[in-house]
Amino acid sequence: MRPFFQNQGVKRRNSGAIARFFNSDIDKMGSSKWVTIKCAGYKCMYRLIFILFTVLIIFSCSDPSPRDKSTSTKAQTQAETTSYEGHDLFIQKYLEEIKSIPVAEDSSSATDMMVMIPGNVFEMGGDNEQALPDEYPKHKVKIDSFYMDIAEVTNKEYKDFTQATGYKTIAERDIDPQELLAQLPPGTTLPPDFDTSPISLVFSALEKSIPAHPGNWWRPTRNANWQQPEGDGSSIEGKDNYPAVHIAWIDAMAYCKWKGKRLPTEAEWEYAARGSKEKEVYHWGNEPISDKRANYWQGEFPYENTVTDKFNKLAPVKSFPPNGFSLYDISGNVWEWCSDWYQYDLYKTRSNDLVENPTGPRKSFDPLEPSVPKKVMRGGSFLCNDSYCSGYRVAARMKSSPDTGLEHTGCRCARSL
Ligand SMILES: [Ca+2]
Ligand SMILES: [Ca+2]
Repeated sequence: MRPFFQNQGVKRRNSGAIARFFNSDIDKMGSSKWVTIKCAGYKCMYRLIFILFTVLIIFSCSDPSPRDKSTSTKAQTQAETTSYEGHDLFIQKYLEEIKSIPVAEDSSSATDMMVMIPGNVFEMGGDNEQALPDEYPKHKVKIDSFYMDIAEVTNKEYKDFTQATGYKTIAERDIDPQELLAQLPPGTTLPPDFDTSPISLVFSALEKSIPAHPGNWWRPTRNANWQQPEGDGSSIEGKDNYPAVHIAWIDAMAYCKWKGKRLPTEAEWEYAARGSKEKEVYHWGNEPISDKRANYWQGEFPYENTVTDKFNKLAPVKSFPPNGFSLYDISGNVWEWCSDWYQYDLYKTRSNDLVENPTGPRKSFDPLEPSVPKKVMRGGSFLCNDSYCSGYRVAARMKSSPDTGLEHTGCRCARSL
């Protein structure tokens, strides 16, 4: 089972996200069902959003028939023919907004807190039986030298950015009904009492009597964002050196732009994560993960976190040993965005020839959720566990829509020489 949720999945909080709930709902049940729901009254629009959240995550958790070559060919064709017109519109809008963000004066050439990753050829892709179909085949990639942040972007760093620019993350913004409608089938209407206030997803461990399902452990939470990671009443006071979370790809792009940096490509990220270990499962080698290696989930997910690594959720950055390139938390703590679009069978489209500095596919396609374009995320989070995503493996791939950030999603930046 593709452990999207197992990887703590993706949640959708903004208008684009909610549009996808609607679309997923329509995909599964047909538009007539949607109309039925719509006509059922909107006394509890919030509840409807939650239901749609659940439907979406179910899709995300389905196993895409591993190693099915016909699926691969089909996906490739669909990647070229799938239209994301509605999504493209709002993504373009956000990219235009990012263009207007100035580069901080003191960041234009700074490489403080970065490390130079020496260019080389490496083998990209899965290394053990935990690897999923989208990690195959392993193939040779050439990467030019570049710089990488040694740590995940922290609350202090994100605070500096927002104070300097006034930027508001997607999770902090009201839902724009027009943006939402632009991504829904023509003729769709919203209820008059549609709640547009900001919302994001927060993880909550479950009682043993509750089914282990992402719709149960992810709680839609009003006003959850990087400054209030668990919603109203929570804060980041005293947590300057913790990673910023509820960061959408768009928010990550905006931050890196201000720093005079950029997001790493997926190939750069994997090469950097391996830390010179080309065929090993983890950056430390092939020994299983342990509570001394990274911030992840110990115990039975999602019921009991035994916290032998001392961190129930987030850990301050650099709490665990770095990899061979001196990069901290490249495994675990928070997922990290890459610049590439996600395409399920991308590696299968690469020949045996050397691939040089790949920047990802032209278009996204995820057969688990074909209506949603997605960007790549890497490295796993504090929720990862071998029974689910094992996202802390250096080859493990994850994906999410560009406007999605949740409690375990952050970033680190790269920079060209
Ligand atoms: Ca932990
Ligand atoms: Ca990480």
